[in-house]
Amino acid sequence: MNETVLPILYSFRRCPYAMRARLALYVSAQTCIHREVVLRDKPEEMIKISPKATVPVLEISPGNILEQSLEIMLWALERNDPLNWLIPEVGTRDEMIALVEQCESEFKPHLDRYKYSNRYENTDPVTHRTGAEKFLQVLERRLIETACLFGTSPALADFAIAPFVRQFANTDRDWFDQLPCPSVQKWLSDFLESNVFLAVMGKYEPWKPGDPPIRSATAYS
Ligand SMILES: N[C@@H](CCC(=O)N[C@@H](CS)C(=O)NCC(=O)O)C(=O)O
Repeated sequence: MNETVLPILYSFRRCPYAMRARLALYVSAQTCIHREVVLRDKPEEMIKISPKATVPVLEISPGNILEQSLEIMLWALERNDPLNWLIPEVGTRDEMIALVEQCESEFKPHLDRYKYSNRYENTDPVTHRTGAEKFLQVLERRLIETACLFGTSPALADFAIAPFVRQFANTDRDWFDQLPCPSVQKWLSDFLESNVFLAVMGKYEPWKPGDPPIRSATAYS
């Protein structure tokens, strides 16, 4: 496909939101032009189309912009969902989205205050680590029943949530590894070893105007 008609993805390798967008774009075989962003020096081209200036941003075509990672996942998977990420074995798509929203509203604020406690006033990282653990217990209860959050195969919820649990685990790996949640630990390690995760973690130089377009990897490229 001609580069000029491919969607453009503004992404940052280690951002869990960008990661989940890349995972869905990859599995749906949606090739994009990849533009790696440095968060402290975001390109004007991205801010112009998305003034809220967070990654990921997907420019599907001029004026047709998706600025939320979950929207990007749904857009890609509604077009092509070869592994049935939107049709879980157990439960429904709406239940998966509700769990993803719970991750964002309950787990993520604690994760930020645990990992980046120096950015917040009067914040005790251990209090927030304990707060975040409650959501891990929610995941553990599900994962004791089945290997993945909504059945035996990973689906939307697994790929939308695992990048955040990865970030939490990496903040203090030794502490995470001794937590009494073996099913979450196994689920995370399966995710980290999966081909789809490894495929979207390629390293790119930061994009600048005039650079030759770089096509993202896709499951069938
Ligand atoms: N609700 C947004 C959140 C995206 C977000 O907050 N991304 C972070 C990076 S992980 C970001 O771009 N922050 C802006 C900054 O650090 O300047 C989404 O789901 O895409």
